[in-house]
Amino acid sequence: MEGIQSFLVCDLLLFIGISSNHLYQGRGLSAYIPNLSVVVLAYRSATTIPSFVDSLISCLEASEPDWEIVLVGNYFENTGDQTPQVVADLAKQNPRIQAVTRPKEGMMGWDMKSGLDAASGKAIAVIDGDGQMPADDVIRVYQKLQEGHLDLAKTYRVQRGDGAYRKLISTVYNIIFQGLFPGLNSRDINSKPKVMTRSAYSRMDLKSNGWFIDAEIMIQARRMKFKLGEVETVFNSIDSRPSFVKPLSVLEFLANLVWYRVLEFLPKKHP
Ligand SMILES: Nc1nc2c(ncn2[C@@H]2O[C@H](COP(=O)(O)OP(=O)(O)O)[C@@H](O)[C@H]2O)c(=O)[nH]1
Ligand SMILES: [Mg+2]
Repeated sequence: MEGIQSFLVCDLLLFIGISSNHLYQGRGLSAYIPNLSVVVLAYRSATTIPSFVDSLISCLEASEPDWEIVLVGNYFENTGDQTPQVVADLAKQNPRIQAVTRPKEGMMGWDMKSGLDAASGKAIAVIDGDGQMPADDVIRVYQKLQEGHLDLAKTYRVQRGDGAYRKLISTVYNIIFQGLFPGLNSRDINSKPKVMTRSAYSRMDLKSNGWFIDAEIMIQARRMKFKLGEVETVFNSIDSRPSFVKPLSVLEFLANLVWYRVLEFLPKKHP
């Protein structure tokens, strides 16, 4: 009898157009596709990530209740980094959260790609989980994406709390970027959160394993003539640790810019 009842309920739901997928919020039960996946880069953030996730969830619940969070807690072995356990615990407590905890095979770009690959949402956001970017930016940028029917939306930083040196190198970097890749309607290439549609993401083929991945996203967006939009933000300082970006990273950025400029001249050998 119970079998017949549930059969009838399922039929009724299908009849009125509610997919049975929507009955399940937990991952693994179905191929449920949330409206928004938020990929949070949580490298070495064991002590701070729980409170960041709390504030992110509050923002999401207020504006896009159909969310999932992908916490990227990849780690270098034998470093004593507690992040993988912390993010795995958060995921255990909430079926809408998943944790990616793999031994690292690359740096920030590799982490970002591992999170983006795990995300299943119709739109995908990526943000640093170290608290320098307000969690609320995810929603502001997501709304910009939706209102403008854009392919990709992001923030640009009008104020930076991470010091004059970082502000200077960022300004010079963006000027060089604009010179090499003109016509892109973007003021601050490295700023996050970045939010893109699933269709935009599936057209990209990201290769970078390091800091350059933000630029790579924008170079591919330019090549594919994505519809872009930006909203202002404030970038906070960080007190718990020094920035992971080292002076040598500047050279890495410049070398990559030149290399990717050359690649842009090669016909169709890359996406
Ligand atoms: N340096 C570094 N950062 C990583 C790595 N993997 C992921 N990240 C993330 O990169 C983000 C930005 O790093 P951060 O040092 O805060 O850069 P800044 O905010 O530009 O000063 C952080 O949220 C990290 O989670 C990695 O292997 N190395
Ligand atoms: Mg940071």
